[in-house]
Amino acid sequence: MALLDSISLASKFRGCLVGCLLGDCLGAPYEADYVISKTVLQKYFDKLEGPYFKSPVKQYTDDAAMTKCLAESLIAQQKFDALDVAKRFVKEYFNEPRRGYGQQVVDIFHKLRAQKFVDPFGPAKEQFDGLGSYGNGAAMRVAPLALFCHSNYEELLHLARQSAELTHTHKTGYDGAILQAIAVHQSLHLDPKQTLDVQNFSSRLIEKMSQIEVDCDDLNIDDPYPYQTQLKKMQVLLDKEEGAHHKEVENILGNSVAALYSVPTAIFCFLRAFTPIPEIETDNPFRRTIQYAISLGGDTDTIANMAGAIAGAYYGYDSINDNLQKHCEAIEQFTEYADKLHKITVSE
Ligand code: F2R
Ligand code: MG
Ligand code: MG
Repeated sequence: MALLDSISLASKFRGCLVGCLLGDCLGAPYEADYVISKTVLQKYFDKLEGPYFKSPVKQYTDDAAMTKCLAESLIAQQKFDALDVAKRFVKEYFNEPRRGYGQQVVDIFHKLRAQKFVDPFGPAKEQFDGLGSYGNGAAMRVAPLALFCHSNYEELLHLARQSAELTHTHKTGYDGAILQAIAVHQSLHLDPKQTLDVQNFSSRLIEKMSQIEVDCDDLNIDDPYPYQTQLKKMQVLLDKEEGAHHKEVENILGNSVAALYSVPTAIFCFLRAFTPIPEIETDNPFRRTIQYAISLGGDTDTIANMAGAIAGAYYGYDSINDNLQKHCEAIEQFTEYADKLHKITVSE
């Protein structure tokens, strides 16, 4: 990777994983709320950022729990090892099942344990009568892989798909994970001291997804290039001089648990938050990204987690308010994962 003048890669690694955790922890209380008062959200963030507010830490959910498994596995194995990752998912789930996991993904954990991991990819293929899951569960945990493969884009594409297929075998499920990985990867390689070219960032994503979304005809999907379509719609929303209305974002990009209707939304949040947004009072574009992602409602923990990973990888660790971090369970662990992943991948 070309050296960035203004910010270290180590800071970007930390920013990415801390961004991921923070989005999950701060977004979780609002998950499945569809009307969120902007004023209440502004006060929520102001209070958490303030130096005198001591509340119990915010618990992370399945998003960070599965991200943790992937990060720990990459650190322990120093490679992507599907069997090891599957075992960690199962152990983590049975240790702490009340982390708000997706309704169906839990079946996979039971089946993997029952079959003693003989085929780690087998149970996922049986989900939804063989269609596979199109949920955003593979995308929400992919960030550590984007860090691990920061200098090998082709390997990232390959491993993002493999890591997704442990739980998500529907094309839009694993392509969502690939898109999220590409977005983090792009952010890692950009200098935040230079003005972000929002349209260029999204055009590059569309170009890269055109290499991924090929030969979809046999899947009987109405639109064979669904992510490219969503990203093009995202560009139209980003181009609006007056800024897109919340309802338009929800109706066009979505805020659901489906990867197709949440990964492009998370990318939109990062890009939209580069400039001020009405009713979000902060000069900090990282905070603006997370606060905006939550304000859209729906799958708030996951959209904020994915947007946080992309924004953190772009702006770096120093952009993330210390007090906000202190409110997140396992913050020390996540910074440690980032440092270890950085150490492993730069000394290769
Ligand atoms: N599960 C949740 N939130 C529910 C509320 C939690 C509550 N706050 C609590 O604490 O209890 N959040 C988490 O789930 C999402 C990620 O889900 P994942 O890992 O993709 O799971 P799954 O089960 O595979 O898919 C999720 C749902 O998507 C629908 N779906 C997926 N594929 C489908 C298909 N082929 N056909 C029909 N439906 C499909 C189903 O409704 C699945 O249940 C994240 O938001 C995470 O935070
Ligand atoms: Mg969750
Ligand atoms: Mg969620």
